[in-house]
Amino acid sequence: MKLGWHPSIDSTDAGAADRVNCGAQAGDTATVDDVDQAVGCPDEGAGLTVLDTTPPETTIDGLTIPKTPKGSVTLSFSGSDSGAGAVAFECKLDGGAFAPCGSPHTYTKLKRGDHTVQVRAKDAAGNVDPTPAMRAFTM
Ligand SMILES: [Ca+2]
Ligand SMILES: [Ca+2]
Repeated sequence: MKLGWHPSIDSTDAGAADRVNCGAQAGDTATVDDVDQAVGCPDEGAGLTVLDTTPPETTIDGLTIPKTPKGSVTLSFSGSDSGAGAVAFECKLDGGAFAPCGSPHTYTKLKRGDHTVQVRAKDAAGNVDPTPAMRAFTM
C-alpha cells in the first residue's frame, strides 16, 4: 500500500502505532509491519508520524445463524483503508456499546426476535469508520 509519508514533528503523537519507518521519505511505500518496526528508531522522540486522517471502511462479509446452539449468530467482516491499514474492529449488538472484536465474531444466547449488529474498523493511525457496517437479522 502507498502511504502519504510526510515526515514531520507531531507534538500530539498519540502512540507507537502511528510511527513510521526511520528512513521514510515522502512517497515511500510501506506496510503496517514497517510502521511497527519503526518503534525504537533513534529519532523516535522526534515523533515522525504517518499522516493518515482518512477513516477505514468496514464490510460485513457474512452472517450465519446455525441451527445449534440455539440463539447464536456468527459474523465475519473485513476492513479496508487507503492509508495505514485497518487494524482493529469494534462490534455492537442492538442497543449495547461498541466493544473490541475480531472476525469471525459469535454472539450467543440471543432472544428470539429482531436484532441489529454493527461493526466499525479502526486504522493504525486511530481513525474510526464513522459509518459502521450494519446488518439486521431475525432470530
Ligand atoms: Ca486511514
Ligand atoms: Ca463505513
